[in-house]
Amino acid sequence: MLDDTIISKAIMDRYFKKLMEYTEMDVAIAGAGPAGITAAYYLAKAEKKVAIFERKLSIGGGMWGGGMMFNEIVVGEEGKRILDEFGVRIEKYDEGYYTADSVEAITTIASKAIKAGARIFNLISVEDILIIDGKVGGLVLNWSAVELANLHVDPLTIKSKYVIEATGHPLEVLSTLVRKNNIRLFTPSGGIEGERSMHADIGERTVVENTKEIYYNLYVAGMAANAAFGAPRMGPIFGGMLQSGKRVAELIINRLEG
Ligand code: 48F
Repeated sequence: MLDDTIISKAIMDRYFKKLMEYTEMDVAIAGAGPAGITAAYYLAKAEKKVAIFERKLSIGGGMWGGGMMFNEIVVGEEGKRILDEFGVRIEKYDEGYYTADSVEAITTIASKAIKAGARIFNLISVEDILIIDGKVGGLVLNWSAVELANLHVDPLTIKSKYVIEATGHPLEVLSTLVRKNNIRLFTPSGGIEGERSMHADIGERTVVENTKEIYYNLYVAGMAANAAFGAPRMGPIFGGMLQSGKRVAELIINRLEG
């Protein structure tokens, strides 16, 4: 006969063991969208200790919805190469344009990231950032349910050598950092430059260039990179998100191994 309390104990035991293991790590990522998960995959593949904290119940951010709820995504040549590496099936639509099922894309990328050793903690929101000696040193976390219910409950903190801001359009981690601290970011104005209106071609290109360290030990990736550095959004073309995730992983791996 099944014992209900053994089921409960198994879940609590295993979950807290998992969470305890990730109170300190190489890289903590805020947001499990395509950029954050791709970054986690390449970091884990290089044997770095990496976890993603995701506010929502579901992971995948804006990828599930494709464009306007049509669950197909478009990628260019570079994005195709990365999807090939993940084993996502793609179809050529036109010269330089490829499509994939958005559900297959995000589930495959996430599965590869987890199997490579990355951890994803869903239902946890990043509500603040840890600063140690003037540098980013980790994330301040709370249950998303606490945030949603607006409960007065203090958060917990984890440490990481590097943080990736991958919360997409709203730039939640960076906005909090700027709001609470009198600092200058590594941007032309020293502040958040702000997202510009749609331009797929420029947006796809700049999102890779803008993937970099924006404050000591804090990197921006994905749509957050363009929003931080004043570049356009690009809509439902996702190659740039994958390239940005790969790029941020490479930059951090170099720092960790350099
Ligand atoms: O928005 P999202 O998919 O970001 P991304 O990886 O990809 C952008 C594209 O989806 C699309 C686009 C490009 O084609 O413009 O928008 O850059 O994923 C961001 C994830 O971060 C989570 C959010 O729920 C989503 O899953 N998130 C946002 N704020 C927080 C957070 C927070 N404070 N704590 C934890 N997770």
